[in-house]
Order: sequence, then structure tokens, then C-alpha cells
Amino acid sequence: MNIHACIFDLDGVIVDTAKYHYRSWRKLANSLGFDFSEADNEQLKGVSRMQSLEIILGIGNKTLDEAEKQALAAQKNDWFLEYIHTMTPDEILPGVIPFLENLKTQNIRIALGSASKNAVPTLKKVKLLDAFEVIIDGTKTTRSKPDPQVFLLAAKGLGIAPQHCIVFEDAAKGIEAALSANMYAVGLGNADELAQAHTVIPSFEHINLETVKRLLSSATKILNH
Ligand code: B16
Ligand code: MG
Repeated sequence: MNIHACIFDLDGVIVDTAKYHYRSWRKLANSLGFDFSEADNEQLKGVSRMQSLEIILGIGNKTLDEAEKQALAAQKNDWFLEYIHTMTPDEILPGVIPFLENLKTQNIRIALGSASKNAVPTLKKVKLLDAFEVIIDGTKTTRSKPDPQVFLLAAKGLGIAPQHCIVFEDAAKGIEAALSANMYAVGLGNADELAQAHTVIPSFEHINLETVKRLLSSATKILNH
């Protein structure tokens, strides 16, 4: 039983849009009369837009009705999209393109599994839309990570069983989702924060074809047990 597919999270794995989410949420918090720190922003990684808003309103001790919340989420998204429109392929995280190319040489299929409803416009801006055979994003899911739905739909879209898939994630909730989906979970970033992952790498930089082959074979061994 081998690995046949890799499923990538978007924000924090393919591109660093977290800084744009942060600036837009902070502007929104400031407009409501309180501040929102970069440390607070860590809680929003991989979390859906409306859940992020709830966390921010909690920080500011604000209680709003549903219509007000919808309006604030729309405002934040307008600000976020202004940043997305300025993005270029230079913002693809280091090592991502060679990594995807190495996977293709190994006949590994590639999908996206992101909570973002802005995944397609973001991928278009960085010219990576065609790199993903299947794209499952926040417009196609009804349940947020740590629910495995996003990754299970990606595997289904490719026609590959979950136990033949590797997930790449930068958020603890995303790692949890991958494990619940019975997939091999690779954390991108800090090993302490992503301790549940099967393995953690700091980034895709310095990874070559040999490392990719080793990763595929370790994932195969783990998922066979
Ligand atoms: P949107 P990912 C997630 O993307 C972000 O990490 C998270 O901070 C954001 O709130 C979420 O997308 C929803 O984004 O407002 O664009 O729908 O990490 O799952 O690729
Ligand atoms: Mg992420």
C-alpha cells in the first residue's frame, strides 16, 4: 500500500496569507475600539472566517447580533481581498514549487484542502491554480478543521483512499483533521506546536528528491501498521 496523493493546506503551507488575515482582523478590531495582537492571531490559524470573528469578539468582549456579525465578516473580507489582489508568485513559500515538481516525478497526485473561501483567487494570483488537480476549500465544506471533512473530500475528489494520502498542515487543528481522516500528517513549522503530527518539517526549503522519496516511504510504513 503506497502513498498516491498529497493534500496541501493553503495559508501557512503554500503561501503566507496569515499576515493579511491578521492585518484585516486587526483593522476590524481597532474599528470596534480594541486591539488584537499577533499572539492572539495564532488562535485563528486554520479556523473558519465566522469562528475567527467569534474569537476576536470574545477578545474585545463584544456581543453582537447575527446581522452585525455578517456585516463585520464581509468588511474584513473586503480588506483581506485588497491584500490578495496585490499578491504575486514571489509570495509562494520557499521550496514549494520544487517540492510539487518532485512529487509529480514520483506520480503523486496533488490536491488542496483549505478552510479559506478565498483559495481560488489566491491561487490564481500566485499562478498555482493548475498545480492542484482537486481543490477543496471553504466554499465546499460544511464542517471546519479539526473535522476531517476537507481532507476526506479532497481524497474522494482524487478517487484515492485516505490511507494512501499525506496531508501538509501548519495548524494543530489541521493536523488533528488529517489524523481523524486516517492520513499521514506532516506539520509545517514548530515541532512543539504540532506535536501530534507524524513528522514536522520547518519548511519545504532544502528538501530534495531523496528526502521526498524517504518521506513517501516512511508514510507508507506508518499507514500500513
Ligand atoms: P477565509 P487554511 C484558513 O486557511 C486560514 O488559516 C484562517 O486563518 C482563515 O480564517 C480561514 O482560512 C478562512 O479564510 O476568510 O479566506 O475564508 O490555513 O485552511 O488554508
Ligand atoms: Mg493553514
